[in-house]
Amino acid sequence: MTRDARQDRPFGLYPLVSPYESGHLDVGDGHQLYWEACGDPEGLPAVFLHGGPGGGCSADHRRFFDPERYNAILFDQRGCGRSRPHASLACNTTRHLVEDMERLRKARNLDRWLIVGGSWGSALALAYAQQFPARVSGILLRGVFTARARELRWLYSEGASCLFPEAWAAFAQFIPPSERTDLVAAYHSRLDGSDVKMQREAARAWCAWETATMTLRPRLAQKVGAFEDDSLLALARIETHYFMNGAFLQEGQLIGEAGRLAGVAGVIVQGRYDCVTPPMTAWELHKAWPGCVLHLVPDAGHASSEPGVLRLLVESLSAFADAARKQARG
Ligand code: STX
Repeated sequence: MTRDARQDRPFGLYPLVSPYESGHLDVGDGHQLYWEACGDPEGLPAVFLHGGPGGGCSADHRRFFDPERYNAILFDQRGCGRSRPHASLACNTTRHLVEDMERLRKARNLDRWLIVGGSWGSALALAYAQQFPARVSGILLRGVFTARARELRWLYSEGASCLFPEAWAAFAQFIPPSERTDLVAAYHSRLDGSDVKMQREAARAWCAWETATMTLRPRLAQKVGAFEDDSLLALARIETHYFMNGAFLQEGQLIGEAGRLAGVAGVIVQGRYDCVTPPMTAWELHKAWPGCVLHLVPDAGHASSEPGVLRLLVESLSAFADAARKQARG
């Protein structure tokens, strides 16, 4: 196993830090985004993009970044986490999220930043980097997702269902048989309806499916019940809203435009047994992105907490910081 030569310890998460600054950014359209800046204000700027969409950031996400070397910016995307209004779908599309990132970068007075994102965060990372390549010092992706029709079909129609038949049965049976041909739409109509109890139950059922498919080994501790109703509702509402609309991207856009990233240092960490975003997408992106490095972790699923994935994420961030320091010294 690779060890961090500087600290002679196995790669794991860094100790939890408090943000040195945090706040809400008014991005217009009635949305206020929660953001926090962690680590060294003079460190290498990086932005962390959470999953879902609608998943929000947690304190543990700070712990990927060495607080002595990184100026890590984390924010909750429109409608989720500590951003307001909660679970709002108004003016909530990929284009808005990309523009929010630019607004946040400028508000923090940063010239360029490293983009770090897993799952949905990888899709948003690619959308941002392809639009603003000059603002990107590097990209680190995990569990690559590009929201193509076949990726959505795999997750919500047929694919993952074959590997988790019991979790799938619960997910599908929540919806009456006549509406099961399009589960994303069926869930969305309940999540966006006027029946608050139905909204909550639909959110719980939607997120239970997501949770069941995340890790290679079954998780005993983390069941969907451990999450608050509010965060489940934001995740389920925002995901169904995005996925009914192909994440507001053109089909194949994020891999089709990967050539725009030529010259941008890129690292992909992908679990071999990722049942949410199977490795084919990471593979295709890697083929389309000149110079990008793909790590296929042989014994991991989707979650960033998978041990082999976590180790490579921390190791890659350490390497990005070392490279930036070397470059700064000339
Ligand atoms: N969505 C995959 C994704 O980005 C299809 C994702 N799923 N769950 C999450 O992210 C959380 C861990 C943020 C809940």
